[in-house]
Amino acid sequence: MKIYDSKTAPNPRRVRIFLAEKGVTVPYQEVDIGKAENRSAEFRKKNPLGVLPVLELDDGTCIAESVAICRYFEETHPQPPLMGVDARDRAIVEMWQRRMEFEILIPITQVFRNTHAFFKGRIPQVPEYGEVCRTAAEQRLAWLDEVLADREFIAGPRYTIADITALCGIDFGRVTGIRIQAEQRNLARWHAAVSGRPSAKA
Ligand SMILES: N[C@@H](CCC(=O)N[C@@H](CS)C(=O)NCC(=O)O)C(=O)O
Repeated sequence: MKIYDSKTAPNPRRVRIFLAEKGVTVPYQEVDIGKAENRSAEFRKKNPLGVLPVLELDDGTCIAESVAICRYFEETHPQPPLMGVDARDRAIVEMWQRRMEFEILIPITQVFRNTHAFFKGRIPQVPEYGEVCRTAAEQRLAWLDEVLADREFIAGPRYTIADITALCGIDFGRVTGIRIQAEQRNLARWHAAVSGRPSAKA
């Protein structure tokens, strides 16, 4: 088993943090996005979409999509639970995980993809769309600050995959100048706590 990884990209980081929280060690193979190794015909046999991360099992099965990879390890290594503990909790965690992905991580990565020089010439960029995504992401951070007023973690009292997705999205925002604002004290408190966990260095 191995994971095709990129040390600088936010989605692969989600999986690394998830595995660090589980205490699971899987060999990583770095794929150089800068050299477009992820778009090679060879890599597309593993993931036709040409994106990272990808988990390759010993039988050759390739599983892409960060949450699908996390689901595999949640099932094979249930402790500590990071995707909910019963039917109600699993639904709540999934609700927050999806919100963090669709409302925070994706807009922030779209700012990067549409405005940053890294992707110039690699993909069709629409800078105006990037700026729309920047405004949306900033509004969502203000909302998340309110959400965190009455709870320790995003989905409630326990650290979950929703925290991992939000952390990876928010940290990646720094590349394009999206930051937690001084007045967003709940968000800053949460960010300090989740960044202080050893897994955040994974
Ligand atoms: N929905 C996918 C997104 C994967 C994705 O977009 N990965 C990015 C890195 S964060 C990538 O490989 N980008 C390389 C490229 O677009 O060339 C997931 O959850 O894993």
